[in-house]
Amino acid sequence: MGQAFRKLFETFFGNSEMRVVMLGLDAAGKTTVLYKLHIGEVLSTVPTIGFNVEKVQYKNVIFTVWDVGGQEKLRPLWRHYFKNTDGLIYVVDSLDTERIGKAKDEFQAIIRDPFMLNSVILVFANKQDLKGAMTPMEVCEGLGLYNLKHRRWHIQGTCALKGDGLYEGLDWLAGTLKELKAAGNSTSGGMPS
Ligand SMILES: Nc1nc2c(ncn2[C@@H]2O[C@H](COP(=O)(O)OP(=O)(O)O)[C@@H](O)[C@H]2O)c(=O)[nH]1
Ligand SMILES: [Mg+2]
Repeated sequence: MGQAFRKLFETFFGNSEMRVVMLGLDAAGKTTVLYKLHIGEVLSTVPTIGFNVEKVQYKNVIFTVWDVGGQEKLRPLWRHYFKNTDGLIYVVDSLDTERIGKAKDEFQAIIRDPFMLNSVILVFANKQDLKGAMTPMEVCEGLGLYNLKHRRWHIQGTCALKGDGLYEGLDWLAGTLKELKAAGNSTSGGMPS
């Protein structure tokens, strides 16, 4: 699988630097996704501002990952990482119906952040292998994705443990970013929702 991703990154991203931020509540599956990609060594750091950040870089593509939720006062500090973000990947535990409201609140706050207004949005409705998991469509409704105006977004059902759906999702992300860069646009493409 790692090789497939490396090929994807090389084909789509070329030499231009890409910044991808992967967020979601704790236990959504972010770290699992990061390791499953096998694109490089995952570096884990706790910056002075006090939250755990994982980072992996494959050539010109930089992924940074951290948990959101339960730390509202830290949110302004995330901005440092939001700057110049091309792609946001938001990971949801599809079995966690109890916290889908919280996942939504965090998601909506993130995408409305001034530094995030130009990023394209990929949602992983993760843990699709588990019985009772919300379908991607239900996760889509739960996050309020349908109501998003003027943003490029895509939702993908995934099982990060097995790697199912990860390639398809990143393929969409890479293709969309490439298209926008080629058009010389900011990434606010205005997809009808
Ligand atoms: N069944 C199942 N478990 C998953 C999946 N993805 C992650 N997990 C498990 O969920 C837990 C939290 O995953 P982790 O990657 O640490 O979440 P993070 O807090 O978002 O980084 C771990 O026990 C993972 O093994 C999945 O697609 N299916
Ligand atoms: Mg983690």
